[in-house]
Amino acid sequence: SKPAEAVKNVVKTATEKITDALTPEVPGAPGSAPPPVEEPTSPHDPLPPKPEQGAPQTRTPTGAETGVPATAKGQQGAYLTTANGARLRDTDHSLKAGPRGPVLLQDHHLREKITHFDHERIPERVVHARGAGAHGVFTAYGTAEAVTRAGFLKKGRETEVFVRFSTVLGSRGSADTVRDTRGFATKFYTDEGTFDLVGNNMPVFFIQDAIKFPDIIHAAKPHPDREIPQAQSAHDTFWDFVSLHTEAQHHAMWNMSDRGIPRSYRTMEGFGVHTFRLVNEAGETVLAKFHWKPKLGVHSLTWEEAQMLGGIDPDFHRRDLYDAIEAGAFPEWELGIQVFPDTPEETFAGIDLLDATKIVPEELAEVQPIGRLVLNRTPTNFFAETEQVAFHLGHLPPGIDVTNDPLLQGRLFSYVDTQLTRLGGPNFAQIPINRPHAAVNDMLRDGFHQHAVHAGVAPYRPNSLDGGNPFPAGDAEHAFLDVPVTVAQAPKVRANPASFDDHYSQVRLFWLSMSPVEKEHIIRAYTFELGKCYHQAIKERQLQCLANIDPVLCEQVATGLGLPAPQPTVPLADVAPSPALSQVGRAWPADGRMVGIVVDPDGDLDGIGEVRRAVFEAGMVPLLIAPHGGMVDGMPVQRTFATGRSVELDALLLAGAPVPAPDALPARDAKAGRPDATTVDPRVLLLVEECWRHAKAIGAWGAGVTVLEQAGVAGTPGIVAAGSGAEALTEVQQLMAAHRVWERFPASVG
Ligand code: HDD
Repeated sequence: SKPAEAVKNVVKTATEKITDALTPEVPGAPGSAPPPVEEPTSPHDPLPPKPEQGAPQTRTPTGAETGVPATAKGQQGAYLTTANGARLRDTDHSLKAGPRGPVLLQDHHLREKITHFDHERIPERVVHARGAGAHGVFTAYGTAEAVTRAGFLKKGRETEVFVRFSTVLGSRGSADTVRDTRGFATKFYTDEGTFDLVGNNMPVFFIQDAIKFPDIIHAAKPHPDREIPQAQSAHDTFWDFVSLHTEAQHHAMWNMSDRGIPRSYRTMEGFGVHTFRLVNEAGETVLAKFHWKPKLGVHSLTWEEAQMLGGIDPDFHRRDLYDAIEAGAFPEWELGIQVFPDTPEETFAGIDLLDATKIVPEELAEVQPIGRLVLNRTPTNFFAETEQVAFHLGHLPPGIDVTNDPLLQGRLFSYVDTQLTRLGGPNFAQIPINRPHAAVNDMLRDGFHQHAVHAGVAPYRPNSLDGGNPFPAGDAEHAFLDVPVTVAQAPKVRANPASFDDHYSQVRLFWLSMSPVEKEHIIRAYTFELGKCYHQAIKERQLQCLANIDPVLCEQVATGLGLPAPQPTVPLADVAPSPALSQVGRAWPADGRMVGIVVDPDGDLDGIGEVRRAVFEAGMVPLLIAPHGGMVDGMPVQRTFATGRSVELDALLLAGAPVPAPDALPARDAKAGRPDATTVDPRVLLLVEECWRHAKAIGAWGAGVTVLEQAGVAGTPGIVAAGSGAEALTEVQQLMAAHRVWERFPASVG
């Protein structure tokens, strides 16, 4: 069903449902199921599927609708069976020669069960192994009709999609919040064939030519001897590569910026990175770059939050995406394009459009919205869908074609090739999640895991035995068009165009576009990452690169490393900043933000219910935080002082000043001989301290105001001491529009 309808049909608001999901089971608490009393023993059908679980399992390998419910491929009936459907009496004991005897080789159930288990794992992706996926719908505005013949971009057209977000460097089980690029891969199941837009949350790439991809990945992955560090770029081989291949400097700075540690997948921009060629009905072409703009704005974690989350909740981004969708707070993006004339030079405003280390600033070429993506359904099964989904740059519908970008050209080879190992053969397009929604009539046959039962005898063309089928299509039948661009008569060379040699001007452009606080974060990130390198020569070489980007940046990082700052070896580029690159200085919607409310069950509880309701009404998620679980004043507690940590909150409200339980008082106060040992539970003070450090808005009323004083934050920016809960919330909400209380961060660079 359509997202809008789905939202309307839920009785609770999305954020109420998120709060329910975050509430541990408490008898009588809203949203929590009663705990099962005993193990159910009477046979009944498997649990029903989650609501709205339909495609893609309902497609055949040739794309036709089967009408078969999604569950048909999973468990059926009440009884345990073998893989072949024979009902079983026992699955807990091997077949033995007597209760104490050896296991018999004839135990086919034992062998089937263990053999299948032994082969449950497939190779993880060589990059982007860690990810999370979701289904959704893309609705076209029709604004791209003039430049592309792609049917799914025609006005009002709705197309089912599957999106997989990912980190690049870590293994499947690595933490979500590491400093890294994020993948943003979208499969549009269009009725003219699948379109895969395989992008990242950064618009540039480390290298200009795909032939260097194995090199950068070998350098960035863990060291081959000890296989550490996991999911990190803060190590010698990465910075060795980046400082030697200076084309990587631009992407490296994006990674060192706040973009490298997104707050949520829901608050990331996405970029197709390459320039594509669009062709319209008349055969006219333009060049274009794809952009995803998140409705919730572009937000990042602070570095300390990211590090803490790595331990406290390594699945933070995966959980966030899942909870939001399950609750009906559907993440949304607008797809936009920057359009450039298709000239023989393939440049725009002097920028080489074939160079994937360059952006075209939005101020020079506006991002024009062409459609809206809503993610509204979580996968039923992670392995079947998120793990087995296979993206490929060559999955293009008519109306979208490639350019000669040498990075794109190599990718066109790599993505099919990698699936042969990962998914075990050439028929991966028949795996349910990969099945096109367009009818398939190819001449590919046989191979491992062939699921289609092909009829006919003549999978070749021309033929007279299958009635000539399949027939080639033309424009009238919406055939894919390889745009007949002229290929230059040129000598075969292993070389780049001269414009690819400019490795610094756009890094400087990015740096100059940052606000002071963002610059400070970048300096700290470089200082941390290079500080983790062992070899001084690598640090010095990277400092040289920084000197060529900006002397202030270089000096600051050099100071942090305790090394001299070198002089630039190239003239500093004279570039205009692009304000669109900064995440600071704009107002963002508060939808789906997490607001912690600290309550003291023994204190004044007046008004807490109203504040909680007002948080819901503002589209945000309230989390009640109390010394113990269960219910407080008829409201369920989502987090206790033991389980709650500041990192999952966007703002904090203090409705009370809970005193420490006698056994919770740290011995340190006594040891330190502090006469004025705190009267507020130290875990609440830690919460306030962390929220303050991470520049989150904090509001308090009543006894809560004393917490601000004891934490030593009263009267500082972004701290609200109010007369009532409603007042505190209103002011906190205003502060949240800026995402963080930026002035709390030190910013040494102007
Ligand atoms: Fe790649 C996966 C994005 C360059 C080779 N890539 C992969 C994924 C994303 C990207 C989002 C994960 C897809 C998923 O969720 O399954 N890759 C990019 C972007 C690039 C890029 C935005 C530059 C603009 N990639 C790139 C190059 C090569 C590859 C130059 C090889 C020459 N990428 C792969 C791969 C992967 C992959 C090895 C691993 C798993 C897979 O493809 O299916 O083929």
